[in-house]
Formats: sequence, structure tokens, C-alpha cells
Amino acid sequence: MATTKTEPKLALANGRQKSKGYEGLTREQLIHAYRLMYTSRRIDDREILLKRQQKIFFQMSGAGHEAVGVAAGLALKAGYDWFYPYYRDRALCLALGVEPYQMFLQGVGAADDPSSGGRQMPSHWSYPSLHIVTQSSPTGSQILHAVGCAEAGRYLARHPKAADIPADSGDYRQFREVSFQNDEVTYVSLGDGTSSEGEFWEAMNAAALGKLPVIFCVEDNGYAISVPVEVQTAGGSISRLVSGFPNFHFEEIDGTDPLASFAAFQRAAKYCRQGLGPAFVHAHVIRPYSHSLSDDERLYRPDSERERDAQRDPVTRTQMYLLREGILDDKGINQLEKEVEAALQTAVDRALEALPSPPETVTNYLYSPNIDASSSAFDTQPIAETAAEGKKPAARTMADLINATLRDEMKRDERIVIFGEDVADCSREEYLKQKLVKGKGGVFKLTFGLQCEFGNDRVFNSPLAEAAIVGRATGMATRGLKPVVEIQFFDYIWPAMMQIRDELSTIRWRSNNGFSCPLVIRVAIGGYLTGGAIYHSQCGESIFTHIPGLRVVFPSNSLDAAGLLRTAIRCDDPVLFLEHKRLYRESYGRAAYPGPEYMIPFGKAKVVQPGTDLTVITYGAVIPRALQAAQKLEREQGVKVEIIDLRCLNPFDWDTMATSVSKTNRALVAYEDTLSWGYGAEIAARIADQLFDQLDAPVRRVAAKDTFVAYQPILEDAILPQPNDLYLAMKDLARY
Ligand SMILES: Cc1ncc(C[n+]2csc(CCOP(=O)(O)OP(=O)(O)O)c2C)c(N)n1
Ligand SMILES: [Mg+2]
Repeated sequence: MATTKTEPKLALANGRQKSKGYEGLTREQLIHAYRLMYTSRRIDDREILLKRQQKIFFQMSGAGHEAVGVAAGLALKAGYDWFYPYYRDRALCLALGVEPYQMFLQGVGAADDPSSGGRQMPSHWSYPSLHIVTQSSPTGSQILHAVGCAEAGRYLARHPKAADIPADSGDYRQFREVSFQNDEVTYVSLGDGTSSEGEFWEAMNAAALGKLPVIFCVEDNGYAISVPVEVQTAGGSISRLVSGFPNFHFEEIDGTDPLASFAAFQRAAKYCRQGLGPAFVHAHVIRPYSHSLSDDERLYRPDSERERDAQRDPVTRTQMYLLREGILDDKGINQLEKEVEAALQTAVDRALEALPSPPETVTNYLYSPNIDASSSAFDTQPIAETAAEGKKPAARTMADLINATLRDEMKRDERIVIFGEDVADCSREEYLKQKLVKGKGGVFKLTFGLQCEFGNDRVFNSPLAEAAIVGRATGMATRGLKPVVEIQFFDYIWPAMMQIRDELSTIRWRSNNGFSCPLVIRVAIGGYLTGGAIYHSQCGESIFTHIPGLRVVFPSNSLDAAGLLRTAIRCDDPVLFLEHKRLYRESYGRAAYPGPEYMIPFGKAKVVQPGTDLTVITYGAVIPRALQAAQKLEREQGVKVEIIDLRCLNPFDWDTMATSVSKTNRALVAYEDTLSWGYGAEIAARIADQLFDQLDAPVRRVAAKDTFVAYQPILEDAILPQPNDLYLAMKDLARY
């Protein structure tokens, strides 16, 4: 496909006079800008050809968006500011320093593709040294990361010591170099259609609340695939809709005009660098090459409309401008274009020779290659608390020890920030200072006292927006902070699911270890609450253990909670830390404070009761129920049940399970979640597969009924697995 032509008489920037200059750009910079724009368009043309020849496998063009992209690239600083572009930002990336060859390597999916090593589609940019942060494909999920990135920059400017890497810290910091600039800006772009996503509005709100230095750039080409803007955006103008957000600097520009765009970005960047707040640049652009190669816009756009767009083609407009201004003559233009063509030819030829990564590398970088949280480095002993003479140290609840662990770790590591709904003691700090209130510290009080001790820079309430909690945390973690965020109830984790499934867990893998975002999401989970009902009782851990790249931990007692939470915080992977609400203050499983260095490695189960006749594999709130059932069975029938507490669900401890089942020859898998397709189904399948010869009985499961948890306690009892259900299953299996 060729570059779209426009009428030479069309002026750039509405007839800007020569005497006005070039918005601070020199003539050489203008030529450079044109070279970048032309290169961008020609890379698209080349890729389209390569796709038709089946030499690359996907194509997404930046055509029509070149002027605004180059303008942003020239106004901002690669490797200094931070960039969360989207797939139309080819010209921006070229302006920031990405080479055409690297773009073709993306297309062929080469091992040497610096953005992903062949894992992510082309036009999904990721270049760590330029601060272009890895891109996924869901529309708009990068926007919250940009907010978190800006928050991290500001946090580090206020807490520069947090960037230090203590010698022998033994934790993720050893591998997380942190850099920041006091006046850095974070750029994030999106299409007009993407502004309909809820996360966009969550991000705008968070940026306005925090007066964060984020430039939001909406590249409005009037369509989201086939859906026109007036069907997408109420009133047809995103600028009008966002105009009420406080603290913003707003720009609405012709994004096909590089000079108007450059001037807008200069103003936006200045506003952000001064710390006045975020900026919103609404750039009207065109989309001359359909949505993608899989789309033919002639099916929904008449020629007349497409021709009107073509009149505003940024590449030809800029070319005409250079000619009219006498910056380049015909010969100069020809020469430049020839140089670009020759360079692209060489780049394509080289890229076509590049090799893919060997297939055996496909699981590399799902997790940190630097820190193995299952290793003995995370196996430390509790240090006995000193108690008054003749007295035993106090037995602490799981809630107490989680709170203590958070406090200890915050003292040790200034990169830790805690936020979520209601986690602060009191957002109106003056009430605390005047001692008018005691403070809340979470609906379960797990974060009580932390804001008072560490300040509201480090412990703060977020808006009620779960995607924003995880998305912002992901952006912060990408910069090297260690967010330990809270999702108030597991039942409400679902708005964050896109962030967890498509961002948090994929960032390291899809960027081929270029970026990572180790953080901890603490979530109150589970039922047995007598009155918790459908929306305060859910389990569903298997939905998360099904996600590669995410560690999932589920302790059943105080000591394990403390040891595993510390490992979660110090390790280098994203961790979902599931805290059973019913166990928070249970008398079962209380323990003395184990000291500030106590850790338990991931993937190490615990035999909570040894036995010889039957193995019960379980975790969480089923543990005390299984113990009760097993003790009854032993009392009544002398059956000795071995109970294994998995503690960590990904990774999980297969060896301990296999050793036990090989000894008892009988296995019962028990879990609180609904029976079908639950976590235990995988365990049961593995036992059947790998220990078939050892078994004297079928592998059985005890779990919740395949329904929701009801409010009425009698119904709740009938739905969730009870000690008696476990007892009957154990008895039956032991007899089999
Ligand atoms: C969450 C999500 N939903 C749907 C899609 C499929 N999709 C990809 S691009 C696109 C349209 C985006 O339009 P717009 O934001 O205007 O950007 P443009 O492509 O026009 O630059 C859609 C629906 C997706 N990638 N992600
Ligand atoms: Mg669009």
C-alpha cells in the first residue's frame, strides 16, 4: 500500500506564517521529524507486503498517527520520561530511538527482538533502556500502569533512599535497580474507542486526585474498528466529557499537524514537570489503512469519508510544508525518501534472516530467574519471643502476625507502599494528629497503625476501584517499588481480573524479562462466616492458580501467614496472598511472634498430622475441620490419617504429597471451593496419573456443593464442606 496523497495546496497549521518560526524546532529538526514520519509510514507499507507474503504474521499500522507521535517523541525524553504507548505509536517509538530493524524483528518474531523475543505481536512496544514499557493487547489496561509509574517517580523523589540497594538484602531489591528524575513525566496513549473503558476513567480520577505528572494522549481517529466516535463517546467529544476533571491541563489539537502537536506536548510537559498536575492531549488524527490488515473499512466507510480524511494525511501535509517553507526542495525530498527506502531494505533483509527462539525457552521468565522463593534461602527458623519470667510468649492470631509482618517489612524496606480500600488509619490525618480518632486500618484491621507509623505517603486509601488498585500497583512495581495492596474481599477481585490475568502475570514473560512487576495482593477470602452469603464467602483460588506467572499462597495459621507473607514481600514475583477471614482471629493456629526474619519457602507443604492409613491433602480453613474429623476417626476406629497443609498453591509441593500417598495408598483431596473444576481436581488428576500403581482406593474429593454460598447459616452449612463430610469421606476411603 502506498502513502496516501493529499493536495499540495493544503497548508500545515492553518497557514502558519514563516515568521512565526517552528514552535521552537529548527529546520533540521523539522527534516528529522519528516524523516521519522515517512519512515514510520514506509515500515507499515513494508510490513503489509511482508504479511501478504506470509513472512510476518500480524500487522498493525500507525498510519495517520505519525505527526502526533513524532511530536510527542520530540517533546519528551527517552530514557528519562516514561512511556506507555499503544499499537498506533510507531512514529513515537521511532522518535524515541527504536530502530526500524528492531520493528521488523518484532514482525518476524525473532529471538533477538528486544521487545519480546517473539512472544508478543508486532507494534506492542517494549524497550527498557528507552523507558518504553511493555505493552499488552487489551485496550486501555496500560493507562493505570502509567498512573502507578508516575506515582512511583514522585514517591522516589520524596524518598530517594528507597532507591538504595542494601548489601546482602537477600531480597528482590538486589535485582531491581531504580532510577527516577524529579521532573519526569509519564506519557500514555490510547485510541478514542478505548476511552470508553472503565479503567480509563479510573486512571483519570487517580491522576487528578494525585496531581500526577501523566500526559494522557487520546489519538482520536474517529473509529474503534468499525464503531464511529459518536456511538462510542456521549456527545462525540472525549474532550468535552473529561473537561470537568480538576487539576488537568487540556489540549485539543489537529494531530496530523506536527507543529501544533509539538507545541501542545511542550505545554503539556511543562505543566506536568512543574508538578501542577496531569495533562490531556486530544489529538484528531486519521486512520487511512483500516483498523488492521484483517479489517476492510470500505465495508462501513464510504469513499467520500475516506477521501476527506486523506486530505489531512500527516505525511503528505508535512512534506508539502517542507517544500512550501523552502526547507527541502523536490530533490531533497527525493533524496531523503531514497535514503529511508535503502535503510529499510537493509533492515528487512537482516530481519528476515533472524532466527526464532528455540522452543525449549517457552517457559523462561514466567517467574524471576534471579530469586527462587522455593529455595532454602527462604527457610528460616522462628526466633522465640522473650516473655516475662515463667510465662509463655503470647499466642498471636493470624491477624496480629500479618500486621506485625507488614510492620517489620515496612521498617526494613522503604520501597514498600500499602494501599487499598480502607487500609489507612484515617485519610483525614489531622484527626489522628489531634488524637480525635484512633484509626481504622482495614475492615479487618490488618493494616491498623501502619499509616500512623509510616506516614500517608506509604499507607493510604485508594478510591473504590479494584482494577485501579492492581493496575497502579503494577505500574509502581515496574519501577521497582514493592506495593503490598489489599483487595478488601475476594468476592470483589473481579474488576481487577483483567489486570491480574493480562498484565500482572504476563509482564515478565511477554517482555522476555525486560520488565517485571513483583508485588503482593493481599485478599480476604472464604466462608464459614454464618451470614457471609454469596458476596462475602467466595473462594475461587483455582481461577488464579490457572494463571502462569502468578504465585498463589493460602496459609491456614498465624505462623505460616507470617512466614509466607515475608517470603511474598521479599521475593521477585507477583504474589496473590489469600487470607481466610474465618482464620483471622480463630483460636486454632495461634502462635508466638516469630521475629522479623521468619520466612517459609514457597511450595513447601506441612504435614500437620502424621498418619499411615490415609492422606488428606488440603489447605486454608479446611485444615482445622479436617483435623477434627481425623481425630474423631482415630478415636472411634483407630484410623491414622495423615493431613497435609499445602500452604502454597502455586508452586505446590508434589513431593510431600507423593511421599505420603505412596505410604498410605489412599488420597482424599479437600477444599472449600465448589467441587467441580476446583483446585483439588488438578491434584486428584496428578495422583491418578503419577501414583496409580500406589493406590489401593480411588482418589476422592470433598468440597463445597456446586452452588453459591447462602446467607442462612443452615444453608451455608449444607453448602460448605463440614467436619462431618470430611469424617464420612475419610471413613469410607479408609475402609475401601
Ligand atoms: C479489552 C479489549 N476489548 C476489545 C479488543 C479488540 N480491539 C482491539 S483494537 C479495538 C478498537 C480500538 O479502537 P480505538 O481505541 O479507537 O483505537 P484505534 O485502533 O482506532 O487507534 C478493539 C475493539 C481489545 N484489544 N481489548
Ligand atoms: Mg480510534
